[in-house]
Amino acid sequence: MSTSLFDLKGKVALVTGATHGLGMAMARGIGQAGAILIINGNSSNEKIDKAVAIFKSEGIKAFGYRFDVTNEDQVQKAIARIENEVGIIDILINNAGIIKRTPLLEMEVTDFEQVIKVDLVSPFIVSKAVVKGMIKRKSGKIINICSMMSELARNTVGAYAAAKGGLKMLTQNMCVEWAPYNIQVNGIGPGYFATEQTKPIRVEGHPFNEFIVNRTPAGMWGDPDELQGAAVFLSSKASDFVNGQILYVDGGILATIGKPSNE
Ligand code: GCO
Repeated sequence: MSTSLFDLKGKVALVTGATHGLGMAMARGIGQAGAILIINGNSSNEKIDKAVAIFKSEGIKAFGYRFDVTNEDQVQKAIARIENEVGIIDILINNAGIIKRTPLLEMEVTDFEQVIKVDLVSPFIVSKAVVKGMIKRKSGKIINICSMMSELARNTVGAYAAAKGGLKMLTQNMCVEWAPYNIQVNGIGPGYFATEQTKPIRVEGHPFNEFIVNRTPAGMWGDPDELQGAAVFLSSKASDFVNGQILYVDGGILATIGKPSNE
């Protein structure tokens, strides 16, 4: 099998929330596979500029655009600018997301709505703006970053699970509506990875840290770079007949009900 199946040379790829963490790792993977990388952030221009400089230092052609993925007007204007300044987007990775770990009974409705807005509504907003160019071209790849919480619940992450569960179904609906235009829409479901987002529950001795190491058949937290293969696969020709699927990269968590801690 030729590696050209996984070659992204010349493809324009937008990764939202790619100034750090899993987004940055996946962006690096598709950039190293040849994609022209466009990263989005909404924190600060310097954070975006810093990430772009890192990618450029690694030989990746990269551009940075700051916009709020939950704001439809900003998204539409940004996508028009990107299409004008870089090119029509071939690959979209909807990665931007937040989490608020609060028991449902204590969670403010405004906080619940904010998580839904960023983690579920924004992939819809950004995809709707980007897919027009893909439909015109009759070609495109959209990858929604789901979660273990697209399949399983856990206490204190109710809003996040509702969003990520919804994102799994939104992925399937995008597949159904856009597959006729040769657009493949899939998801990646990361397990538990060593990132800033999981730092608070990953500290040595934290009960959750022990729990995850025990709950993951691979017996460890994932390294964000271990998501790069799935991102390249779902962005490339190699997945042209894969549609509406969530590819879980989880060290085996979803394969097991777990094991007694003393085993
Ligand atoms: C948590 C974690 C998870 C992971 C990831 C798992 O609090 O349980 O933050 O949500 O980040 O989403 O797939």
